[in-house]
Amino acid sequence: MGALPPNPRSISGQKKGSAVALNSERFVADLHILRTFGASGVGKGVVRPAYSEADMAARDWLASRMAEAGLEPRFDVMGNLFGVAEGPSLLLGSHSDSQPQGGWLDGALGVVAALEVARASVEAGGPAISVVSFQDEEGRYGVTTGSNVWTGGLSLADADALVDHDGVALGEARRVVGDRVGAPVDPAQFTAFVELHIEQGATLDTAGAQIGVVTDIVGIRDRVITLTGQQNHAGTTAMALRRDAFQGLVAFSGRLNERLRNVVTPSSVWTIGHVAVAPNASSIVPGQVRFSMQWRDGDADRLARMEAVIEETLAEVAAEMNLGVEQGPLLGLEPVAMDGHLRACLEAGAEAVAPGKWRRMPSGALHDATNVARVMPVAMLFVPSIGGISHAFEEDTDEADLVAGLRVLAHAAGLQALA
Ligand code: HGY
Ligand code: MN
Ligand code: MN
Repeated sequence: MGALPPNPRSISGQKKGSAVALNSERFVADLHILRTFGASGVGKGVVRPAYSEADMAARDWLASRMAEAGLEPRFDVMGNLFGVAEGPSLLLGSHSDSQPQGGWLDGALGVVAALEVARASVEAGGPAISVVSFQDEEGRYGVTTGSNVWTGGLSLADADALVDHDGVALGEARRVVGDRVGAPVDPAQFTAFVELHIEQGATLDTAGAQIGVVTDIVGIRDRVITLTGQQNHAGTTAMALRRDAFQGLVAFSGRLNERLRNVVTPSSVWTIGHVAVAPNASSIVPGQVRFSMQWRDGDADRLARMEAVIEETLAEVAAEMNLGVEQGPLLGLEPVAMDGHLRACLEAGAEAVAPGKWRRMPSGALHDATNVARVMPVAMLFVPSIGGISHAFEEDTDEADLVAGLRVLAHAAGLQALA
């Protein structure tokens, strides 16, 4: 468990006297309203991919809530939605798009908590707080695309050329933002960024802890790989004569799992999550397979070593099985450490709200904070995920833990939470 940091302060520097009554009922109610946009019908799950009808409807609703809170709602060209406060302000938020099968809290928690802290601060005449819901954090088009473009990590032209697994280009998909687009939002108006998020792992839940103060966020690499063999008859093509692309993937994956053991640690991960077999028919030897190859680690050098093993193994298997290999662009983000002062403020808030029930920890999930760290100091805090489940309809967190996260965020932002 973390020890109380020296001279805890608030991010805004606001004196602690600005007692603010966070409205936790309003906060929880808004979380449940947000999950109705793209409700999957399975538990509290949502299907709200970037630029979908549900995603844009959710953003329009969030924009209305921001306006009610006295913030200026503003969409940028990517569909990132900001609720901008007057003058220099602290930026709080996350993302409201979801995975193809998403949980109700992934991203949504950080956006609604930011909205509640901003509302409470306006009501109490507290520090200026702006809110953001980034677009396509979940990578329908790549890796945290919306905040990547906003912070200059990816050009709009390059982003527009990205295509999703159905071949739809981002440039086409983002046309739905339409005339919502306002004046660009300059990162320079914000003093710092703090993101509240569910842990999406089992560390806090297993330890019975309520709050995680993030130390650093892992790096990631992600690309689409295509293996091409020979489509053929499943009955008349002898096994020894086949150039079976799916068997190529099977061989690659098995050999990769063996080979990576030499360079990884227990916290390294690698995933083949999306596989398209063509022509995907029972009586046809697969002539082609397209698959996503994603790997993550907290160490940039180890990410590079993992990449070398992936390349070698792929080339070796393709040569042995006489398969063609085509690799899409390598997308990725480097590991990033959280800002020390912001972390100290979050640790002070955690000790005030959940004494003895918080810990420092790394993030194995990726977040918009990684990109925002390019343009301002950032920090993150976690609340537990029940059973460590996320990126699944079953994702959930106890309401008391959600409210505790809200209170820590408010406390760190300079508001003495009375929720
Ligand atoms: O994949 C991630 O880590 C994030 O939840 N998009
Ligand atoms: Mn997320
Ligand atoms: Mn996610």
